[in-house]
Amino acid sequence: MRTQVVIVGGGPSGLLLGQLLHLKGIEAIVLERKTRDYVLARIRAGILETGLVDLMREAGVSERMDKECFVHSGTSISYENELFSINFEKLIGRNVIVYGQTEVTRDLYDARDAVGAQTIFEADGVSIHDADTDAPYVTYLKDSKEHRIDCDFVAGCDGFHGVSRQTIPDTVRKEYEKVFPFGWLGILSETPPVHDELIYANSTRGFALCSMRNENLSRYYIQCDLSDKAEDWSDDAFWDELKRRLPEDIAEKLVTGPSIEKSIAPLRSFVSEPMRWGRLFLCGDAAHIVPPTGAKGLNTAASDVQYLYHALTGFYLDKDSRGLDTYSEKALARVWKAERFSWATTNLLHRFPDQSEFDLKMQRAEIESLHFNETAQKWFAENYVGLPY
Ligand code: FAS
Ligand code: PHB
Repeated sequence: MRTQVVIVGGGPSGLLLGQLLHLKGIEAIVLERKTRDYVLARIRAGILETGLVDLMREAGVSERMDKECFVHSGTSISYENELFSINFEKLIGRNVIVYGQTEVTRDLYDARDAVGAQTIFEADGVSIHDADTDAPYVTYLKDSKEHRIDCDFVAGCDGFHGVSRQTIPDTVRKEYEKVFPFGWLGILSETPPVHDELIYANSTRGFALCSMRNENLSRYYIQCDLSDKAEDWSDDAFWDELKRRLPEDIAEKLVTGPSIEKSIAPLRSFVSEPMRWGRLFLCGDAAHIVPPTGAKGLNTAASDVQYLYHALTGFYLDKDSRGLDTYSEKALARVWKAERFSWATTNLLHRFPDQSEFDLKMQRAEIESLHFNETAQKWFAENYVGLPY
């Protein structure tokens, strides 16, 4: 088999790249390790920056998103019984939308089916060969047979645990990592959201987040110990703990109900440089991870996709390789800014086991400056809605 671009990974990065390339007449085959249902069962991000919204529109997959999403002009932050809102629209004239990553992925799969683009599910043992030559190829196992796809380029969109990053030799790759000493226990419940905006809560008992998917589907998180297991937490225990971390008037309004999904995500900051090796280009979680506090994971994957999409169309349509040659440097410049915002908001809102009384005073002073200082709010707003591509 031969194609122009092999995309390893059928998550949002791979699917969005595949759809954008298709619209430019560039052929790509997506190799996905799991089944489509498995991919769609993962509950992940919920906030889309305008950059990603624009890309979804350019990819022609925004109809359902435009109909069903919530547009949020700001977000709320609480500390003990204080609650304040950061109004993005008033401060910088921009907003974000609330639309689950699951729905983004579903829309992209539907679009891929509609154009008959090839996605190979349950592609096992994917291996990338000769990426540092002009004739790379990819092999994989399917129905206990080995298959080979020759191509011009490979897009590694296979997430943190994928094979693409490991294909870049250790002598070339430099990795940066910070593992946080806690996780997020998240639940999905068919209950109305507790507030009209998201609430990021800093409390003496730890961080909490009140998010949503639609008017009767809410997403809540509480900071938990790394030793916790989702099955250790009954729904009642979760709701009681969440209430203790919210302002009283919010906790009183909280509508509880059975969880329809419950999982724990570890929190880490991670970047692997470079994001290109020969004809292999890394996109999204394959190259970088952020703690979800700043809602930057999916959105930084989107800026990688946009850069690589433009680089590949430049190569194929204009015989111009400059986009490919500058991809890694350009993508990493924005990645590190997203890493910083995610690291800063995680430090601002979580409780750390080794925090001293002085550290807690600094954290409180930082939150109060965000509460009362317009310049601090503008910095938060610009980063949260998304820095320019
Ligand atoms: P993904 O990991 O989504 O997709 C990679 C795909 O590649 C998967 O479908 C996988 O099955 C496939 N794959 C892996 N190895 C393969 C192989 N060897 N061969 C073929 N296919 C392979 N971000 C936010 O902004 N907000 C959040 O709240 C948030 N919550 C998260 C919770 C969890 C538990 C996790 C893990 C991440 C979360 N993220 C969040 C970040 C997340 O949304 C990612 O940024 C986003 O999924 C990135 O998309 P991809 O780069 O496509 O990677
Ligand atoms: C979510 O809705 O899942 C969500 C929203 C904002 C975040 C993290 C997760 O910062």
